[in-house]
Amino acid sequence: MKFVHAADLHIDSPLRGLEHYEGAPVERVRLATRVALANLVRACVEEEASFLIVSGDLFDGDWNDFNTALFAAAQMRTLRNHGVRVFVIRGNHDSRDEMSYRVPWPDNLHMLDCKRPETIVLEDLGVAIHGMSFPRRELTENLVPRYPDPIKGLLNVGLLHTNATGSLDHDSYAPCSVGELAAKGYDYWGLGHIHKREVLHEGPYIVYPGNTQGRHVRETGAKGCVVATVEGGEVASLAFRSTDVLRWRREAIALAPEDGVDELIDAARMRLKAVAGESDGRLAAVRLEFKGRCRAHRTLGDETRRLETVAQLRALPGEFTDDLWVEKIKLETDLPLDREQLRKGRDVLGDLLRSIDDVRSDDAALTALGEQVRKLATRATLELKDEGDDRFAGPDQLRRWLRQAEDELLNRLTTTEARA
Ligand SMILES: [Mn+2]
Repeated sequence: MKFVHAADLHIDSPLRGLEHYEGAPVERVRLATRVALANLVRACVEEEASFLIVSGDLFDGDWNDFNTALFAAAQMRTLRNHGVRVFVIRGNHDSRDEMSYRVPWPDNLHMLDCKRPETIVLEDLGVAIHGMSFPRRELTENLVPRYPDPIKGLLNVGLLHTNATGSLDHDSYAPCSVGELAAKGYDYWGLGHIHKREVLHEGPYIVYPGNTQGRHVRETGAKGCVVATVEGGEVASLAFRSTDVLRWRREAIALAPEDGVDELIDAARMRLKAVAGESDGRLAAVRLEFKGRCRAHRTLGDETRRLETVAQLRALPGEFTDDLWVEKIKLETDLPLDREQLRKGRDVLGDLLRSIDDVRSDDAALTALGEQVRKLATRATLELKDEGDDRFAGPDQLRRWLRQAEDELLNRLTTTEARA
């Protein structure tokens, strides 16, 4: 017997600001969470799973469009037609209070109670399912002590939406510890909430399957569900199956001192080709991060050349695939110089760098500089496009400007030949 465990589908979660991205495959990205659900359903059918558990955040929140619910219900009907039962708990995103509409679920789907932990016994399979839905978003109490004791002679499966690892990337809802979950006496804890796949414990298994589809560049790598195989009344093995249709990647490209813009483009082309080769028909959304001291940094100091280079980089995938989108380009290169060495120099450049340093590290000097800049800005009625008024010419911004000024000076006062 097999069952499938998924969580955090966040169906139809809006991908905010996508329209601002140049050339973003908006439709494909928008539909990705739905296609991931369809892939999850296919996985259940192909694995001949007896049931599917969904450990919260099936929906991203109340939908703008009732089609979100209809789509999900239709997918669950497909499972019904294949004899797959579905057990779902609500998470913080789709807690009872967050959702105003009722979904026309088919009768193979059971949404677990949000008042107290509920147990469902599947006599035919020898399985007891325990779980509790979130009644509201802000659930900060530990639910584990309220969960019932395991039922002897059955395979006990617990569903819980929780931050069980104290992850700082996720809100600390229904917090608990791995130790107390393990001590509960269940055979399998199907967790949700943390979007990164992780088996926290074996014997008993305590598992985060991760979300079914990465939604932004911080959710990189393969996303999917966990298939558990039960033999002789216990979970014998786990397998991962991907369900994602779009995979996020961050690719760091290190450049060498002699690398110019041509070499930068060539390196990006090679890397993107490699990524495309590994993508397996999925859409790859790639963030390119260029690093290193390189000749190209001088050229890219020029606004026009930088924009031109970014446009060239964005166009690269079109040479060989339709399935790769350059999500963002980060040019974090530096001049091919040893700043520290130059800073120590007994020459004009060394003096300049040291005086910039003095201002940068002196709060009083920064404040004085800020006042000067503000006066200048008022007098010149400059367009202040960067930040709000209160942060304008504040210490952080001044430090950034000083860095830019230093860059500019270095660029003008050194040549490639003079690099240290
Ligand atoms: Mn959640």
